Amino acid sequence: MEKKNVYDENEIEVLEGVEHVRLRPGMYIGSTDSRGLHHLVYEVVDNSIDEAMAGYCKNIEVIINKDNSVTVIDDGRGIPVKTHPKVGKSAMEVALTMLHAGGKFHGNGYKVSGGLHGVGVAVVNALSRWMEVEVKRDGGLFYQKYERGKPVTDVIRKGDAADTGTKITFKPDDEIFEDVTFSADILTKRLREQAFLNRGIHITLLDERTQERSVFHYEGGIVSFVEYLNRNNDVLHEKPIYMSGSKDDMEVEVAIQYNDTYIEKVFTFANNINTQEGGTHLVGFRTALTRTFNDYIRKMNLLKDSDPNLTGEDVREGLTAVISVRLRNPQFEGQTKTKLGNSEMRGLVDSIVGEGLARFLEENPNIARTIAEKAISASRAREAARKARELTRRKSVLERTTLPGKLADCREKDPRLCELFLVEGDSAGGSAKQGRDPRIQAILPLRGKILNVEKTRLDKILNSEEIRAIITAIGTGIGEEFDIKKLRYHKIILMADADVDGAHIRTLLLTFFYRYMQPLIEEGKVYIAQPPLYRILVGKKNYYAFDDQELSKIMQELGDSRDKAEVKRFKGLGEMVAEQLWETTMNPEKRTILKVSLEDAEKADEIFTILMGDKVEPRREFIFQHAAEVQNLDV
Ligand code: 0RA
Repeated sequence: MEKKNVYDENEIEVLEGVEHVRLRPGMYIGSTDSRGLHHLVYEVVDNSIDEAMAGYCKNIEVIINKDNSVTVIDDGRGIPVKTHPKVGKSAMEVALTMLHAGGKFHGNGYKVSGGLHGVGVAVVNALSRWMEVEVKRDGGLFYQKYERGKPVTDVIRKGDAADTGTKITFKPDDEIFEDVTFSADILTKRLREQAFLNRGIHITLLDERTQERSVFHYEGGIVSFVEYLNRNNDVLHEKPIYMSGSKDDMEVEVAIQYNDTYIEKVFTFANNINTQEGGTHLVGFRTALTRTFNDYIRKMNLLKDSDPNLTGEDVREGLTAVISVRLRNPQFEGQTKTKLGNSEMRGLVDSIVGEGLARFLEENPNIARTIAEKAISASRAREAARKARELTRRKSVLERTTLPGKLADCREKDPRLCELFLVEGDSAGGSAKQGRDPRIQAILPLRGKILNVEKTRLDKILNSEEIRAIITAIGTGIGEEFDIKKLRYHKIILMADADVDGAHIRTLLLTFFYRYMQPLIEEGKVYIAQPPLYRILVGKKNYYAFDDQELSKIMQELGDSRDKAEVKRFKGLGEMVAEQLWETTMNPEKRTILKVSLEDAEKADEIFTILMGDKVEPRREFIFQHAAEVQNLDV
């Protein structure tokens, strides 16, 4: 294409927009790491989901292509293509090149879900090496291609089309993104969630790199979502309780189901956006839940008049819930703009849950009694724990400030420079203490005792010497009182053997962090050390291999010296002397450490539930599926 050297006003506006997105991508998609990369897909898919919410689209297909471009196809009405009267260009070009242009086309009753930032496809286009869009609409098939957000073809009519829909393919720009490889796991989680939230819609994910295909389609909507969240748990009642209602422009759906654990899993959404910081819908839900159960318990005389009311915590023990609301002008507040602020929503959710739940308890006395008894037992346990604490006048763990005796702390006081190694076993702990850089590295040895954090109430968890030592060493406190500003080390590194016990400890610790210190993982402060599995001694020279693959690579490279090589397989960290541990695993200049993602921690949490839970079937299936890996580990 010939480069034009005269721009009209609109084109200047487009260029400024595109340049700004490319200059400050973080302002539009949050970050340019893996999270930002996947955000591009959400942004495109959200547009198709908007079409579905408006009632015009049933099927969405997402394809990860072999070249790591992504295609999103939907059977909605198609992006309008006619010339936009004000701009004198195809509406399609406007929607894909002008920032925030998309919204102007939304007609009446068209609800905007929007991604976290709701920035539109033009932003995705600007951050893509190239993008191709095909629209079937008005009897034709229309096409346009873009590079780094600018059109490189006109809108071309390629042929006829009887049906309608939109197909967008884009390749993220490697000048912008640190890593341009898509993860099918990350996309799966989001697409499944969207399929739950939009009952009836079909979403397909095809990974062309592996030929794996998944289909997400749930006629049960958020009821299926709750069943899915409880799939590895024993539940107190077969079917989730479903409540819904609407008022003015607001719609509310709530599904809840209790299981036999002590864990609360409540997920809230506003216009399909995960409101991680909660907000008015969550407050309304909690208020109604606590009030309704207290009313029920008093009415049925399940408590003595002199007994105190159940607290919110009591009635949320073992609760799994999904709250999904839709409203016209959602206000998002909070640190990460994921807290719903619209105050009208509080009362609406409160009255819908209050009435719905009261009716359910009335009509299902057996279930009502089972849940009520669980909440009462939570209340008694809480009371007993409080009395015990008062009796012994023991300071709560969270207030305690003296560091644990087993901790070998570092000298540096600036947390940003400090690392804490959580080391399995006393002997490995000893080597780590000797081998470390005491200026910036602290060591906390842990004895490998597994505590079932799922079937144990918080006060018992806090009775564990090991867990208390971890909490005080880290400094942040846990749960609601967690405060990242008090973090004493910006790298927390789990160092355990590459065997079954090590895997157990890792799973346990990750599950604990996931449940009680989640921001630590979200902020990327938790790491896993990678101790070597083999040492290869050739003459006086040492080589280390971290897995079998690396071992064979080293052996190959040794060539003729191979025969002289002495290979030793480490059975555990304890077998390494201090200097070896430093050289291979701890030295910040040479080591590799793996940053734990939220997905990793979520997986650990799931494995934990399966392995420690009472449900036999998922455990059998897990062990069967992972038998090979476990054998590999357990040598
Ligand atoms: C604006 C107006 C209309 C549809 C869309 C946008 C639309 C955008 C995307 C992006 C991906 N898939 C999409 N499907 C539709 C509808 C205008 C009308 O027909 O009245």
